[in-house]
Amino acid sequence: MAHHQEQDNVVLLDFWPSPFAMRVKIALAEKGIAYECKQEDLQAKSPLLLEKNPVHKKIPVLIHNGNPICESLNIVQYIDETWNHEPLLLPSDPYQRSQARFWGDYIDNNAYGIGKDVWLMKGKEQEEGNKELMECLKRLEGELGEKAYFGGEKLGYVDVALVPLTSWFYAYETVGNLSIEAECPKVVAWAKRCMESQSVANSLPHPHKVHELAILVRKRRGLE
Ligand code: GS8
Repeated sequence: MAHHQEQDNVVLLDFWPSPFAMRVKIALAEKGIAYECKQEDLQAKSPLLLEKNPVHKKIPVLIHNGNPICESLNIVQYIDETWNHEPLLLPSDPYQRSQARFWGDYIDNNAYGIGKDVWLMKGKEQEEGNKELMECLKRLEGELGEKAYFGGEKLGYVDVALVPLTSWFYAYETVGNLSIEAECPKVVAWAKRCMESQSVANSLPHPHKVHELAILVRKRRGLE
C-alpha cells in the first residue's frame, strides 16, 4: 500500500525521559516522518491518553490518522510496516526477523525490567540490582560480538529497542556507583556509534538531564 505523507496525521503521546517513547522517536526519524509530540503529565493523564490507551494508560501511544497504536516495540514494527521504505528496521528474512524480535523481547523483559528499578534502590538491594543489570548487559554484549550494530552493518530494530536505555546509564552509574564502560566496553562503544546517527542523537535526552530527574525522584522518595 502506497503512503502519501501529506495525508498522514501522526501524533506521539510522549514523556521526555521515557526510553520507550525514545524508541518511537528514533523509528519516526529513521523513516523521515513528521509528527506532533505531545508531552503527558503521568500524574495527571490527559483525556486523550486515557481514550487512546484505555488498557494500560501508558505512553508512548502513536496516533496515526486517529488510530492508536500502543506498546513501544509494537509501534516500532507498525512504523516499519506502514512506511515500508528504506531504511528497513526489521530484516525481511523470517528467521532474522524472529531473532530481532527475540532480542527485543529479551531487552524489554530484562534490561528495561531491571533498569526501571535499579536507580530507585540503595544498599544491599542496589548491589544485587547492579549485578543483575550487568549480567544482562554482558549477555547483550555477547550477542553484539564484533558487529557494528545488533543486526549487522546498519542501525536496526534491536538497536532502536536498546539504545534509549543508554541515556540512563550515567544515572545508573552515578546513583549505583558502578562503571558500565569498565564491564561492557563494546556496549558503550556501540552506544556511541548509534549516537552518530541524527535519528538517535535527536531522540535521546542529555544523560545529565536524566540524572537530575533521577536524583529529584530519589529525594522525593527519601532515598537521598
Ligand atoms: C511500557 C511503557 C511504560 O512503562 C511500552 O510501551 O513498551 N511496555 C510499555 N510507560 C510509562 C512511562 S516510561 O516508564 C508510563 O506511561 N507509565 C504511566 C503509568 O504507569 O501510570
